[in-house]
This record gives sequence, structure tokens and C-alpha cells, in this order.
Amino acid sequence: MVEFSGAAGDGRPPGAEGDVEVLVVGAGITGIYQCYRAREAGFSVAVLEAGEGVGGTWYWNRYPGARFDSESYTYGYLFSRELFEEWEWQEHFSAQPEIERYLNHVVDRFDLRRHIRFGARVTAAEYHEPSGTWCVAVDGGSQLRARYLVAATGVLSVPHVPDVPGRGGFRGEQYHTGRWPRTPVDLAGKRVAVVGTGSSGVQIVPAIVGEVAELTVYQRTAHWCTPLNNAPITPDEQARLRAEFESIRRTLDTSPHGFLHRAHDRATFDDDPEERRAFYEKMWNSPGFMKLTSNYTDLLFDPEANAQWCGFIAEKIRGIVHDPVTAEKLIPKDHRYGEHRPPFATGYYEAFNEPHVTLVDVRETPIVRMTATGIETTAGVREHDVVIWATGFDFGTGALARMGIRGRGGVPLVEHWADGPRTYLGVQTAGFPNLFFPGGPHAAAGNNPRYNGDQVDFVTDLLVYARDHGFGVVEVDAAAEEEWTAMIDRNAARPPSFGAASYYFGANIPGKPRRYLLNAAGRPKLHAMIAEIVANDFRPFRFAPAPAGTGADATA
Ligand code: N01
Repeated sequence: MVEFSGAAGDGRPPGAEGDVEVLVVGAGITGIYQCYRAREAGFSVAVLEAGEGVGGTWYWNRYPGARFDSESYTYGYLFSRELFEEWEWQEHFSAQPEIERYLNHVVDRFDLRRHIRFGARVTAAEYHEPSGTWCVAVDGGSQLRARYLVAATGVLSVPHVPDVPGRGGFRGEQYHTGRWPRTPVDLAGKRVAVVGTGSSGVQIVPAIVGEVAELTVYQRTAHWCTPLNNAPITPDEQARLRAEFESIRRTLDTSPHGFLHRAHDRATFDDDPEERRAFYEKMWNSPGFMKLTSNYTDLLFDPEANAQWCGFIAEKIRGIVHDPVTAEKLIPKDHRYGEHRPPFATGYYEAFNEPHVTLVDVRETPIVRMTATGIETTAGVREHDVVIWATGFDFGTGALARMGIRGRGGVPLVEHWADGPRTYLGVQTAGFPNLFFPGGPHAAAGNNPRYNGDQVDFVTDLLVYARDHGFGVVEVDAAAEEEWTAMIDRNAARPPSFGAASYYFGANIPGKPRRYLLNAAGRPKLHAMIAEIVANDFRPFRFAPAPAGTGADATA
């Protein structure tokens, strides 16, 4: 428990140096939008950001090759038509530097930077019952008090590095893709290892293959990687995008997972083998997630249908990769398409045709330990100058679990969530009044900013309602939380009940409870529920006035 210094004779929490109505943690896509919405709604607002710049996930994941795999213009903000029209994304799937530039542009354009404190990592956040406020401690010793605490800390913000024996004794350089340094990393002429072949691994491999002397890819699970099919956005396309702003927004708002792609209207075996092959070719050449969202309607429901698509991809891999043994290793054998989050990349399989690239299947020859100069598997030691961990994240709950959050009665959030997250709408949990976490567990299963934006809008409207009705304490009903969480778990178990072995269920982190961490119900369902809640005066949220004389209302 944090010792907040000072006296608390007036019912105010002790020792808080700054008061603010809405304190946002994290200046990523969700936190920036929450800052904007809260400020526009007339609240005093401050943002604490651990990094030295804005972007959150898109700040930390600056590894070579990092880019969107949702279309840029569907991932950026849609709250301002002017912003949409004035920012011309360079590519259909833009790369990290452009994404970071865009987010900086947004922050400056809407004058949000003055609300953000950089280099400020939250180490503890405790609910102070007598005042109905949150006391927040920041690394370095400062403390703030907030009426409302909004943790926009993201789902992919805590990197996972496996506990490989001897890792600390490795004398070369080590990096995690999710904590890539801002200063350039010189890989030229070096013997580089990439461990992990998820979305990050398949992006970094082709991006660095041309500069390194030797590249060893350590693969545990082969993934169904397909081409991203990226391209620059032409001037004609730019003009069309600008003209179609409203219809783009409408389509995204009614799409189950926040994409522009149209669903297909045929099932796999409606087509004969020749038609099917032509359709799969079309899918293979389609942009990004279209291979999932516009594929045959039974792709995720009929194992036979799924096997047909997987067979097509396997054939493609065999056609691209010259060495048949390597090609076979790159073809997943243990899961269907969609069971893990499918990665999209450019030139990933092609990289294995380079003479200086080696694939090590760590299921066949497991990693035993790291030596001072390399990685030892059961097949022997490979020497490396640099090891890149593309080994994923403590997904969903990782950041919230590390913020030292304590609610009513000093109950730690990690205790409340010992069996996995329990939430209502993915925005609040019972026993933690005035704490919200849009874009956290039980948020998106699709294009993240679209869902997260819905949640930010909802949280802001909820706070405005509370203020307009003279309330200062907002807490969701425990029974509603139970019902919502049961719905999440039920949906996760229903066909297509994919992902039990993936990070969707926390399966990548040793000891983490296996519980679905997303919301598979889709965005229209979320919209319908939100509309009903708003129409019912925000029930099942409970409201109470702020204890007298305890307003955290200074301007930040
Ligand atoms: O992480 P991952 P990621 N020994 O967890 C392997 C988003 N994203 O950073 O599958 C050896 O997917 C692990 O193996 P296995 C996107 O949502 C988006 O790549 O657990 N290997 C796996 O291969 C994505 O889904 C973009 O058997 C080990 C890999 O490491 C999410 O971020 C780009 C290991 C981790 O894959 C996470 O992607 C990048 C060990 N001990 C990321 N431990 C876009 O394009 C783990 N692995 C927008």
C-alpha cells in the first residue's frame, strides 16, 4: 500500500499535489481521445504517460517493419471530419513512423499536449472512500488526486519475455519488439536471432533480412501468415476517401468488427473446386483482414471449410519457400485459420529463401538456455550478436495488474480479478468506483480504435450524466458485472470457439488464469446495449453525490 503523505483532517485524501476531475493514464490512441472528449465536455483533465511521447502501443512498438494491418483510414480517428480530410495517409497500411507523426499531429491540432505529463509511470492508484476520489502515485514520488481515473493503458502494453535460463548472462544486445529503442539499432552485418513468429515476428523478419549477416528465426508455433498487400494511396484514392467520409464512418459503425470489408455471401462448398481456387486467389491478393472478414461465410464454423483455405495457404507456402523441409515447418499443423490471430506480412516466407536465414523449430529442438554468446537448443548452440524477442505481451490485463490499483476496502484489483477479468461493458468493475478502463479487457475483437472509441464516448457521457445530476461517485452494480462477464464467457465458448490456446485467453503467460480477454459479441451489439443503458438513465450504474467539500476539480 502506498503511504500518501500529509494530513487528511478535511475528509480529503492526504498528500495529493494536484487535483483533477479526470485523470487519464496512457497517451495512446484511446487515452488521447479520452483526453479530448473529457476536455470538450468541460472537465479538468490530465494525462500521465510513461513514455516520452504520445502513441502508446504505437510509441513503444517502433521495431523495423511495424505497421498497421487494418487500413490506415479505418484505424485513425473519425470524430473530426476536418482531421480526416487534412491527414493524407501515405499507405493503405501505414508504417509506425507515420502513425506516430499522425498521433502527434492530433495532439497538437487539438491542443492536448499541455494536459499530458510524459515520463510519468503510475505505480499505485488507490480509491479513497471518504472523498470518493483516486489517489495516484507516480514513479519518482509525485501524487495526484482525481475524481475519475481512466486507465487507457491498452491491451498490448506489457511485453512478455520468456524466462529462458541464462538470459541475463547473454553478452550481446537484446530487444523486445514492444520496447524498441528510439535511438537507431544497428543490425548491419550482425548475427541476429528473432524469437517468435506472431504478427510482430513476421513483420520484423522481412524488414531486417537485407541488412543482417545472419538471421535465425526461432519458431514455436507456425502461423497462417498471408500477404498484407499494402500499397501507397494514390491521389485519386485520397480524393475518394475524403468524399466518402460519412459513408466510411457509417460502414465502420455497422460492421461487426470495425472494418470496411464486405462479408461474402457464399459458403465454401457452394463453389466447385475451380471457383473456390479462383476465390482463394482473390482472397490471397486482397488487403489485410479481408481474408478473414470477406472469406467464405463458413470459414470459421465448418472445420472442412477451414481446412480447404488452410490447404490453399499451405500450397502457397510450398510454392514460395524453395527448401521443402523449411516450407513444411512453416505450415501450421496444430491449429486452424483464425484460431490464433492471423498475421499479415510482406515478404515473410520469401525471406527463408535467403542463404543467410535459418528457421529453428523449437518444438523439434527446444531452447535449453542462453549462453554468453548465443542460444542453445537441443540441437546445439547458435551464436548471436543480437536477440530480438518477438514473444508477445501479457495481453488484456497486464498493464492494469501492474498499476497497484486498490478499490473499496483496499481490495487489490489483481485479487478481484484473480480468476480473470470481470467487467461491465469492458469499462468498469464493481468495487472500484470512478475507475474506468476503455480499451482494456473485454474491449475489442476487431479494429481496436473503433471499439475503444465507443467505450470512451460511453464513459464520457456517463460522467457528464453524473455531473449534470449532481453526482460524483459512479459504480457499476455487481450483478450486472456478473451477467456481462458470463455473456463474454458464453460467447467465447460458442462456435467458432477459437483461441483457447492463444493469448486471447491468456494462454501465453505462465500461471495466468485462462479466461477470454476480448468481447466477441461485435460492435453493433455493443451499440445496442449502450443505447439501452443511456435510455435507462445509465442503469445498472449506481450514482451517489461526492462527499461534501471533496471535489477534485482544479484545472489541470
Ligand atoms: O505476439 P504474439 P506479437 N519460445 O503473442 C512466441 C498485435 N500486433 O507481438 O504461438 C519460443 O502474437 C509465440 O509462440 P506461440 C496483434 O494483435 C499487430 O507478435 O505462443 N517462442 C508466438 O509465435 C498481435 O496479435 C501488428 O507458440 C515463443 C510469438 O512468440 C499482437 O499484437 C503487429 C516463446 C508471440 O506472438 C501480438 O503480436 C504486431 C518461447 N518461450 C502486433 N514465447 C499489426 O500489424 C512466446 N513465443 C497491426
